[in-house]
Amino acid sequence: MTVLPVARHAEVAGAGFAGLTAAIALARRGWSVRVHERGEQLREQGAGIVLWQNSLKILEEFGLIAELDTQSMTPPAYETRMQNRAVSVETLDGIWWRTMTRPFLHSLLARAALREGVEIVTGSEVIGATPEGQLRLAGGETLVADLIVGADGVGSDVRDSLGIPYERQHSRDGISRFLVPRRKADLAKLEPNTNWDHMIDFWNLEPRVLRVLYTPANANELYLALMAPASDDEGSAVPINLDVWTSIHPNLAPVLEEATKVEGKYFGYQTTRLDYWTSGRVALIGDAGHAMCPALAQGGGCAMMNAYTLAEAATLSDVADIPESLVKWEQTERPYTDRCQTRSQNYADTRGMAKGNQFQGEINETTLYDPTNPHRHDGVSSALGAQ
Ligand code: 5PR
Repeated sequence: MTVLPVARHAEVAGAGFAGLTAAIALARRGWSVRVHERGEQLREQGAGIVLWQNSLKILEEFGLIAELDTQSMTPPAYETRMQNRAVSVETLDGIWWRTMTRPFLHSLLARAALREGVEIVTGSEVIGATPEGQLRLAGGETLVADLIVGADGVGSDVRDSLGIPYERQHSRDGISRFLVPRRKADLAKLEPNTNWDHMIDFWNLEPRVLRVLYTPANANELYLALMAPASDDEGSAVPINLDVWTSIHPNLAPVLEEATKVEGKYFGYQTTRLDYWTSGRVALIGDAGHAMCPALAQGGGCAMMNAYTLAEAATLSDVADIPESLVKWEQTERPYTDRCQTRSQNYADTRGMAKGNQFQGEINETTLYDPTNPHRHDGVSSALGAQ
């Protein structure tokens, strides 16, 4: 791994998965890094997440797998059911994947960033950036850097201050996400023959579209994603309407009941595509650059991939040529994310995950990508050709 002989400075907007991954990757390559988090506290409010090989390789390179393994799991199988009848049961052999809570992943990355010498400033609101490498804060301060990372989420002020045009595509469905206790014994009373350690995608399309994605996140916590069309006021309500959900999924009553007790929010599925990801010394990553539908569970994974490869590209470039190196980075890396966005949007639009295991063939392009392999583009004349 190339490490800089003389430190360069990066300012990062946003301490989510994208911003923290970029910060760690840059710091490990010799950069001085400051991360700005708008919130008063460094924390993640989301529920659960699935990580695949593409992001796990990064955590491995950061030396974080032993700790990750203590509070994450690989469910023994991934099931899809329609109206509670098996469509597919897959062990996903040969694919590295882990489930966990978002607060845990966030804390793992935040602690790693601090260990690598990253400065994290909370209560620091970024309002914009300039292509020349200035980061503007709400307090009036302007900071200068060799590289600016806009990782400030789907509503990115860094992106909007640069006037980067984008398109946003909405789907008819959306989800609410919850972290609840596992309640395995109570679930087993209702369905003794189900392995409640499996990740299970419980689809129901008739008489009503109400899907429960059941994802054990560790020994004690369960991640529930409840999907309903935005047009279904009852199905998309949070707190959830227990009667409506248990009328379709009575076998999940114990954990649905738990979901009524915790906070959650309904998000409509959407995809955001920017005309370009970089402007001078600024690069947009994560939801700021490429928010996507969660069907393939790659929002966080693509955020981390692009954060990692951005740090590599900016380090391998001469400091004067960083803007040009960012353009090349986008040309090389973006096609993988573009295709993942398109596939995930397509699954969201068609409800195609209901057909059973989709983690095979070209769909696994992102899953199996290894951003830590410096030779990953060898023999590929252009990333666009890698379709
Ligand atoms: N897969 C995962 C997930 O969290 C969601 C979906 C699929 C792991 C919801 O966020 O399709 O909505 C989905």
